[in-house]
Amino acid sequence: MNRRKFLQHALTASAVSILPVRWVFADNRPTGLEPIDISNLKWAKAEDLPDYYTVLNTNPLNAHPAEHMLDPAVTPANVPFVRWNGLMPEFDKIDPKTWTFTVDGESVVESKTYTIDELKSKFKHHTQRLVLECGGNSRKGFFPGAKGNQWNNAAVYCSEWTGVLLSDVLKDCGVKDDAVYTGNHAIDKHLSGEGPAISRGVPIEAAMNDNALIAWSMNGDDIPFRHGYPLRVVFGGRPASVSQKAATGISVRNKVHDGTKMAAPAYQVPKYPVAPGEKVPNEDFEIIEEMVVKSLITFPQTGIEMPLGQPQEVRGHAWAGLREVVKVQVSYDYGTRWHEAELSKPVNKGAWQQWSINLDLPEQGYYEIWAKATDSEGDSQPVVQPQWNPKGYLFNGCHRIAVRVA
Ligand SMILES: Nc1nc2c(c(=O)[nH]1)N[C@H]1C(S)=C(S)[C@@H](COP(=O)(O)O)O[C@H]1N2
Ligand SMILES: [Mo]
Repeated sequence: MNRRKFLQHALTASAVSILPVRWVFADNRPTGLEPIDISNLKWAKAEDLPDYYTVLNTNPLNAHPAEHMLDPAVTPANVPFVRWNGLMPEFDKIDPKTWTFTVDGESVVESKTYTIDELKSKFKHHTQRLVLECGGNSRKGFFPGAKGNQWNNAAVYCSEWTGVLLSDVLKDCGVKDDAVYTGNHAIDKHLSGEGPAISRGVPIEAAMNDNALIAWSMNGDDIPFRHGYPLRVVFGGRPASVSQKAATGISVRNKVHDGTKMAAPAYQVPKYPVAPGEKVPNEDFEIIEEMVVKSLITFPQTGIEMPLGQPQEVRGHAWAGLREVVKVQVSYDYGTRWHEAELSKPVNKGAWQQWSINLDLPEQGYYEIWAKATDSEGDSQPVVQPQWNPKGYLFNGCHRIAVRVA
């Protein structure tokens, strides 16, 4: 039965259960940790729950899907979170035939402008799965809360991008020895209508060595407008804010780029540990260059009710910025015991990895399932919250879902 038919079928039979639930492992909850907000959940079969986008903001547009929609290893094009910092481009005025990408800057040997067709014909094509994660993904998890879009854990995705290596294009123009950073440029304007909405960059080593693409295709098709049509720079392992959509070029800079949203505190964290809620002067911030180890539970979706005595597959993805994930563990008793999941290798550097485990939940009642990834350097995810910071970046506390065994 396909999903739509199933939904129609399932909706005729209401399966809403009665609260309050029994807290099977309540005594093991870390002090101060609130239970998951279950007010929006329908205690029903997974298939009864609607698919949706939550719109956080319409001007600029920011919206996220539910976490379970990220279940496929390659995120389908209609699923990813959508993030714009300013006015969205006038999509109907974009013509891929005349669109150009310019490499310039103090530290380029020869400035050049390419059409998309020229990029396609001149350089080798590469297809890679790359994780794009907003620096503010999971911001909602911080206590005290940090201002900004209250992202759930789904401001991340891993689609398949096809394009040319940024390094091949930069080599074609020549990069001077004094190059230190890139400045990435896009077409969209600041909300005021004046100046760029965002122009971020990466250390020059990242542009030359990383999985950095100038891409014209996502999952084998044109990039959807909202994700960067007709051309996007995509940097694996870095905060997604550097992956400029509707990209018009890159400047090779002889200093750290000073474009819009490069200055503190945007996309920056304090240089030293601060107390939750503490005020931090702008000069004490530093740029977030890499994303950190994290995992997501994408199946089952939170709120599911499952039968007693039947092992339940639990699965998801894990990623670790520029590192590899070496272990994923799952707990259903608030971290008292951890069970190691099976974990795949990344298909290429910068792709997220898939993990899965069969859980046999011991008795009827309410459970939280937590997932925790560990990376190749031995770093793993905090179970409560990571280092608090004023702008709420880099939250990588364990993802938790709520299930009931009936
Ligand atoms: N042109 C342009 N590119 C952009 C942005 C933007 O506002 N304009 N936002 C950045 C940020 S902060 C994020 S998190 C990602 C979001 O990518 P997505 O909309 O494909 O999910 O795009 C990045 N690239
Ligand atoms: Mo972002």
